Amino acid sequence: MKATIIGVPMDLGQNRRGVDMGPSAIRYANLNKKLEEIGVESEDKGNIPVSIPERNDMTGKTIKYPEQIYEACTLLAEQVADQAQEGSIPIVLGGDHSIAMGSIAGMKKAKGEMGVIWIDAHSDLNTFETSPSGNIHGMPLAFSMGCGESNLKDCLEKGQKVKPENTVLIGTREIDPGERELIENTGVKVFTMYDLDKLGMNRVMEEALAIVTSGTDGVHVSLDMDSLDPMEAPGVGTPVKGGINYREAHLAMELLAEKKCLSSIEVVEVNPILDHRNSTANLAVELIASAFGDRVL
Ligand code: 5AB
Ligand code: MN
Ligand code: MN
Ligand code: MN
Repeated sequence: MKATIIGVPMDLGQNRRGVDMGPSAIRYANLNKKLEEIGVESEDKGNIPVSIPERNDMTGKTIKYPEQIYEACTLLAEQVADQAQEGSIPIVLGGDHSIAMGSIAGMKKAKGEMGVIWIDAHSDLNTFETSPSGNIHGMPLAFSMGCGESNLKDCLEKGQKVKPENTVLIGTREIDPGERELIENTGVKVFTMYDLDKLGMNRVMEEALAIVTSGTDGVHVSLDMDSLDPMEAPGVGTPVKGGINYREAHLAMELLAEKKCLSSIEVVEVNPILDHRNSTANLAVELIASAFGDRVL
């Protein structure tokens, strides 16, 4: 198996600084070495450049930094597409979740119809119209599904990058009113924490994998580290209690590896400044390894 590491030190999609250091924190947690240990041939392509605009105190619902985020996502999409076309599995290291628009656009270009598993405390289905914060990290799934009127989707070239029927959300526990409406209108499948408690991760992943692999040419996994319980992953900007526990997260990745359908993965929202001893980045590395087939036996 071949993989390419691509860092995106993006922190313009949210309010708290520090998530731009996510790629460094994950590299520092020995991602490369771990992949080598489990027999994955990996190459680190370094970071996508992200502009550092003068930060003024934008408050309220002002949409923050759409041009800069568009620029970085466009570069990321090209890099991801190139790597996937060469038969490598892109591992994208965030940065805030706004970068998912670039990853998914790149995979769509390289592979065709994509299935997406979105593991996150939040649904990230706001648009410019519905966002309560103006933070673009709360919008990337909506834009990738081609929703939203005044938009970034035009920016990232026209068109929908993933169909709602090929998309599954897992671990959701905080949804804004506009997002709720979009879930109802698109019919996208959401496994909330309630569903996880009731069904268990094994059953949820079985159903999720069936959805994202049917009629698609590849599967992208978007792992927001705030999907995990804050006790496991304290180094995130928008923690929400009642999350996925350590073993559930590993099991999800192990089941993914078993199915051998992973085309690309991104791990986002790691903020080492808010972390304890880089534990969130360490966990991110473990989970990536599990997704690539790391097992006890
Ligand atoms: B994350 C919120 N829904 O839109 C918004 O961490 C939070 O990428 C978004 O999942 C959280 O601002 C975005 C309130
Ligand atoms: Mn997210
Ligand atoms: Mn989140
Ligand atoms: Mn977050």
